[in-house]
Amino acid sequence: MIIVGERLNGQFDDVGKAIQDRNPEVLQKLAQEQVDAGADYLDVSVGTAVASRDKPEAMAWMVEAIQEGTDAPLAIDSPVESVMRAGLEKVKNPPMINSTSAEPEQLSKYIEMAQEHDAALVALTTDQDGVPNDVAKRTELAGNIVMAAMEAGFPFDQLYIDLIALPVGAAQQQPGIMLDALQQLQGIANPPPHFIVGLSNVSQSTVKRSLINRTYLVMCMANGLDAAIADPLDEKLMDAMITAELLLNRQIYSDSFLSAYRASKRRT
Ligand code: THG
Repeated sequence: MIIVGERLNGQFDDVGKAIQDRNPEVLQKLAQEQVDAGADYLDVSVGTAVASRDKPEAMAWMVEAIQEGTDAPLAIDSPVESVMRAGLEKVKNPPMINSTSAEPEQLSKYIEMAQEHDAALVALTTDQDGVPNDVAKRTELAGNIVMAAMEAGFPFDQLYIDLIALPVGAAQQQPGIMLDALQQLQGIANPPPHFIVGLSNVSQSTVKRSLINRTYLVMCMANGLDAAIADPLDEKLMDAMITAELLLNRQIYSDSFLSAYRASKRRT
């Protein structure tokens, strides 16, 4: 599994405050903790911590502050092009661009941007009508994304399709609908693109968030998910993820499979 650590996001109170106060240590500590817990990328989002016009500058500051403490690759998370570009300008290592919609104009522009920056690209199955609520529209938009990547010569191993996880408490049929779409899209291309979700979306405004997150993660993995934006500091979530890798025969069994997996992820 490719884990994109979600914690460097201004929608968390501690991070929002650190952005406003321009306090780099808070970000550096969260970056290091997530890397130590096995994050492959660190998601970086200004969230709603500052006014829109100040977001490009805040993103640039976050990227610089985080990179003073770690060289882990970053996932620049913004729907706004100026904020995305401000982050990309500062990255030292090949990043992840998170994200583009499946609208043709934005999609082709962002594929080009990813090629320029040697970046991975997350593409959401959304269009001008927002998030589709059925399987068919999601798979249609995923098809458009794959086609656009193919036409641009963008490698599928750098492409992450996000079928959009929605809160179970708001629309209870949605998590299952996303799973059906995920299952139907297996085999869409060879080699296949990655499939990613923003896992914590599924438990927004519920209690027992960690339980809901880890249960859904395992269900998604069984249907072909191979990447998640998630909280690597949630130890039970990571244990469930590692165990699912084992049961899906993606890791070799040993009695110490949890610690062996964690050791294999340690950055030198
Ligand atoms: N797809 C892609 N990128 C994404 C998402 C996605 N980036 C953002 C988000 N979704 C994934 N990251 C988070 C981060 C935090 C929360 C959910 C998803 C979260 N925050 C708390 C809440 O809203 O209740 C607030 C913070 C707190 O607990 O203090 O749940 O889907 N490509």
